[in-house]
Parts: sequence; structure tokens; C-alpha cells
Amino acid sequence: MKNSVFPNNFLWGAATSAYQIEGGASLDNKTDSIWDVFCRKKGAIANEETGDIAIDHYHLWEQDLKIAKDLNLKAYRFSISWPRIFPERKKQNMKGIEFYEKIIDTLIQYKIEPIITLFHWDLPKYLQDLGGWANRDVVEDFVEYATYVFDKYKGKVKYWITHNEPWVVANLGYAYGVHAPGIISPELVPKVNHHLLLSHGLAVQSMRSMQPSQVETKIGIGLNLAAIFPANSQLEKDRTAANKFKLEMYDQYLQPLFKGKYPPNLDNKDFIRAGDIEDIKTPVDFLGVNYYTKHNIQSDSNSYSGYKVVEPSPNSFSSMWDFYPEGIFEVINEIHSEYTIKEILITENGTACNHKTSANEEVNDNQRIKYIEEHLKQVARLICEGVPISGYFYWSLFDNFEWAFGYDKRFGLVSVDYLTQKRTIKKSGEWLAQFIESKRRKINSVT
Ligand code: GCO
Repeated sequence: MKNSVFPNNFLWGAATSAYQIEGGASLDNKTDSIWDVFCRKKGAIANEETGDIAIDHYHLWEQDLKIAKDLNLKAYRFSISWPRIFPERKKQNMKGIEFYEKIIDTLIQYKIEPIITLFHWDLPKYLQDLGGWANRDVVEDFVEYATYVFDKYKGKVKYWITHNEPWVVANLGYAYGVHAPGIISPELVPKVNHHLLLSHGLAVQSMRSMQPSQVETKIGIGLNLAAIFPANSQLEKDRTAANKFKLEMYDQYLQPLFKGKYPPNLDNKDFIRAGDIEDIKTPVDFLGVNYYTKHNIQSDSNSYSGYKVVEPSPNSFSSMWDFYPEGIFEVINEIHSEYTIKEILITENGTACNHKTSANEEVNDNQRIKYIEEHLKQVARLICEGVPISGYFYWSLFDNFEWAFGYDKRFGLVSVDYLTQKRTIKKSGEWLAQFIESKRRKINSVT
């Protein structure tokens, strides 16, 4: 791959999220999030596992950030646990602020750009008790939380992501019930989406009004965008199903965010109030794209949505998803030509490898190297075409708690032995570290 395609200041990074790595579920005043509650529900998570301890990053953060440095990362994307900062409604917790402050300061010391995700799914339980994202009042709580965190770290942190994957929050959490809060009420999905988007727009406005002059601030949102195809392109019903899925995964977010309108089937709902759409359209500095795979969509009259995602075809990469690196090019190229987006960060891309369930087996992960390499080739293509991509974040820095799959799926560049909490850098981690370093050498030798 032509290494020099990537600009000098490209953000080579890896990502994590609070609930998936921290543990410390009830330490230092933190109260339950909806994921703490959901994990206690019998049958919700594979092997009844929980994030109570996870990879104990709450205690091992120093060692973990040292690993990020050893991997030559230039950026690290992590999320803040909302109930660590606001353990009760309207009540702040300095211990939570101090925890993330240490992380930010250490990253800065290591010259690693900190990128904060404000909401990576761990809504405080007390807000779910009010109806969660189906209740418009929660919008204000999010704005208060985002504003408070921004105020604390704004002098140090440049990149902010309000929400991670609202599609997943709304659909898996409120319709399919396989993620927290485990609700199966598909009729709530458009309302939940609307409140997520509104809270995003209002938080951006509030954060902007406090933007410091000495540090550039960039605020965006992260969407999961898959490449979408009809399972059988000869069948009209599959084509219709694929179009519907695409409308729900793309248009439902991108249109209000970047064009200030909902797709026609969504624009007349009673929960949309005058002015909401303008607030949602508040300009962002970048879009985060999480790309993993393609989805083949089949019409399915038994499903509330009218479609289902076909099981991936057998491949040597992952049993969860198809291996389709061209998709990252196709998806980003398409949205770049359809919407005016100033900057794009690939905020997640990664794979769990097949049949690797123990930490030891995982270390020789040639498949993961291939996965990253093939996706980066496509990212290089995008950059050559002039698409403004400023960073790539592998998901994930560590093996960690993979939501409903528990600890079965290992996505990390670093393996974790869940019994001893021992970290071992995988071959893919070494590979990426060398790739980043070789790029740095190349640029230095030119200048
Ligand atoms: C996501 C999720 C991550 C997952 C990853 C692998 O944003 O999709 O944020 O938390 O672990 O996508 O499924």
C-alpha cells in the first residue's frame, strides 16, 4: 500500500467505550447504567456475563495507556460513563471527572489526541426509569451532562463525539430488545431517534457557545453505516426491503443532520416540535463513520421491520459479519457525494476473528492484519479521490465486553486474559504499530 497517501497529521487511532472496558461498576459513587441493569437480566447476555469488572481499565488505565503509546497510536477514542459523572439526576461527581482527567492528561503527555464520545450507550438507570430516550425530558439531561463534561475538559480535548450509533441505540434497544434497555416496542423507534438527534443538536449548540479560544474544538456524531444490498437483486421485494433498510440506517440520520429534513415517511410525527429540525441541523465539524461489513437484506413479513439481515456467508474473518472491504470505499464515497460533510473520521472498523475464544489463541491473528490492511487500502483510495478523511480508529484497542455476546467475541489489537487481566499485544497490534511508525519515518525523511 502506498503509505505516503496518508497525510502527516492523520489520526491513527484505536477506540474503546466505557462500559466495555472499565469495570468499577459501583466504585467512586458511580450508579447503575441501563447496561448494568440489563446484564443482570437472565438470558440477556451470553454466558450471563457482565461489565462489572470487564478488563478492569478503571484500575489498569495507566498500563493500558502505556500500551496505546507503545503501539504508536496518535489518537485514542474513548467514552465517558454518564452515571460516573452524574450518579444522580442533576448531581455531579468529582471523582468521575478526576478519573477521566487523569486519562486525558496522560494521553496528552504521550502526544496521543484524546477523542471523547459522550454517549456510548450507558444511559443512567434513573433516566430509563423516566422512559429513557422515549421521554423528551432526557434530551435536557443529555445537554446538561454534555455541557458539564465539555466545560471540564474543553481546554484539553479537541475532538468530541456526541452520540455513537443512534441506529443501534434505537433499534437494538427499543425494538429488537437485544441491547439495553431490552424494550420490544418498535413504535418507539422514530421517537427515540428524534430525541437522540435533538439532544445531539442542542448539545452541539451549548458546547459551541462555550468553545475556548485557545483550543480548536471539533464536534461530530458517529453513525454506523453498512454497505447494503438486496439478498436477491432479481426479487423486487428484496430490493424494496433493502431500500427501506437503507432509509432507516442512512436517510433517517443523514438527512436531518445535513439537510435539515426527515425522509417523507417520518416528517409528520407528533413528537416533532417546531424548531426541532433546525436544532438537529446545527452544523457539525465532522462525521464519524463506523464501518464493519455489508448487509444482504431479505424481505421478511414476520419481522416488524419487514426485512431481515441474511446470515453472513462463511468467511475466514468472522462469524458475525461478511468480509467486504470495498464497502468502506463505497459507503463513504456515496455519502461524501450526497452530503456536504467537512471532515470524516473512520471512528470504528475491526473484526473479531473466527474460532478464537481464548486469549492465547488470539495472539497470532493474521486474519485481523489482513482485515485492517484491506480496509486501509480502500481508505487510501478515498483519500486519493479527495475525500476529507482525517483519521482511522481500529475497533478495538483491547478485547473487551462485546455487549450481548459477552466476552466471546474478541476484537482487540491487544488480547486480555479475563482471569488474570494480563494484556498481550497481538500480531495485528505489532503490525499496526509498525505501519504507523513507517509512515512517520517516511514523512520525516522527506522533510
Ligand atoms: C459500535 C460498538 C462497539 C462494538 C463494535 C463491535 O459502536 O458498534 O460501539 O461498541 O463493540 O462495533 O461490534
